[in-house]
Amino acid sequence: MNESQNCFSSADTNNLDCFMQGLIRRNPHQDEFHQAVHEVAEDVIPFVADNQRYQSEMLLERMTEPDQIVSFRVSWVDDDGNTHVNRAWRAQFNNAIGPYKGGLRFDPDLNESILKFLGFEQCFKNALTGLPIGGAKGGANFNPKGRSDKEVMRFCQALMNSLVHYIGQNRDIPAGDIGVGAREIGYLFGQYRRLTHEFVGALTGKGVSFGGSELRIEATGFGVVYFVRHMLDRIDADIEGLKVAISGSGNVANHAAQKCIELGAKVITLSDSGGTMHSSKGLSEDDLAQVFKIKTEQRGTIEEVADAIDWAYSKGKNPWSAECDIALPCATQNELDGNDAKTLIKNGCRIVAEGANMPSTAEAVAQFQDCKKLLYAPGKAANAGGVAVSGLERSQNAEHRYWSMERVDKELRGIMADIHQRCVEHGSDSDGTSVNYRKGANVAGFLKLADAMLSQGTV
Ligand code: NDP
Ligand code: 2IT
Repeated sequence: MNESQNCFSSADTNNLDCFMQGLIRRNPHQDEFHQAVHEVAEDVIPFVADNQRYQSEMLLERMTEPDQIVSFRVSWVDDDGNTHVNRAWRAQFNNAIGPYKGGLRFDPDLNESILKFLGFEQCFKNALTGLPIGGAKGGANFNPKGRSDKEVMRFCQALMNSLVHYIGQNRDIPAGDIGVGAREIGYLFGQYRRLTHEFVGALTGKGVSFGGSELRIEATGFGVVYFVRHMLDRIDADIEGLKVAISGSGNVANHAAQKCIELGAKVITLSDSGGTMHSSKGLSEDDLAQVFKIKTEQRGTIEEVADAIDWAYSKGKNPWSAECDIALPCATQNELDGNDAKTLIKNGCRIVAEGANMPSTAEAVAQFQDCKKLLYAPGKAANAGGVAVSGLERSQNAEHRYWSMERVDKELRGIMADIHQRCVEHGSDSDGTSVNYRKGANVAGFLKLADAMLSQGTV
């Protein structure tokens, strides 16, 4: 690695360029990682320039260099007796405020750039929750689509045979993400328990019958909507009757839709990697039950859901041309580009809150930030409810107790309110009239992490 250079010794406006050049030189060809870091550095570097305490000790350089990344081979046997080989990783980014924590993603396109962007963002998100959890991300370039339950089980067991050496209840606690839900966490946990001869909370997102938390499945999607309600309060609006465009139809999207419907909003789109279904009349509870049945239980497509509930379907299209008041991108990174952002703004969209991690491209974020009529909340704030309830699952495991749904929901609402407040505190303009949620989230996350790192000394 090239020697790093301290870009923070003065309030020079070239600090951002200097810092990014170093990062790109040290991490070539990792576009997603560069994008995630740039987004944070744009807010944090000016903050650091005004706050001398944070100018020494290479804090942002240290935060952008993962503590360690392990990668290992996963070989497994399919139902026909053929052997397959995949690559798996765990990127342990920073444990200054608590043990590493973050999801596992199964996606054939997974690579180190994506893992590093996710792991880096996770550190800030976890800091924002107020819980003692550090940041990590992992996964494998395994495609669960079309695989039988037994194949997925064998893959998860093979993965855990190696991952077991790097995780633990006080060391690193993985959970789900794209392609990893309750089924996969169950298989992973079963193998962890067999290998270690211990029943401890080394994974979250477990079934409620074996140490999982109520509401963990729903938490990310519900949390996004709780966050949106606080944003709406700032513009004296209520969610009831508003049109909501949602992308994705997985864990986050479907539970965001569920909470929107419960609160009287109209969910006018859902999508998947094949296309988008849309209807201005909005999703009913019965329609949503079909979504859960076809997409979650049967692992089908949104096209099949559209057929079943008689909605229009646009193959290969995303939801962002729908006229909506609120847009919730809940599928994957960079699914909403600059043109989509322009269309949303032109159509009068007032709130964009990210359920997915980094779903908006840098161009899209710039458009949102420039638009005075729209409030934009980044994923690290808006989707933190999932990892927050993972943190609560860890607490329940540690105290050998079960918390009721009502108790967990109350805690989740409180945590989302606190995250919103942290964004307001660190993102308000000088007269307090407008909030830059991205700046608020980045600065608040940075401060918590930076103070912990400064207190613990440089190693
Ligand atoms: P799921 O695997 O449950 O669902 C993912 C959804 O996104 C599916 O509908 C999938 O479509 C769609 N999708 C995936 N890739 C693409 C693509 N390239 N283009 C269009 N659609 C796509 O994952 P989650 O709901 O758990 O995760 C969604 C997002 O939320 C991710 O960014 C994740 O990192 C983030 N997140 C998840 C949390 C959690 O607790 N699960 C917590 C915080 C953030 P298809 O069905 O066709 O594959
Ligand atoms: O991106 C995320 O916050 C997650 N996938 C959830 C991580 C967790 O540990 O619950």
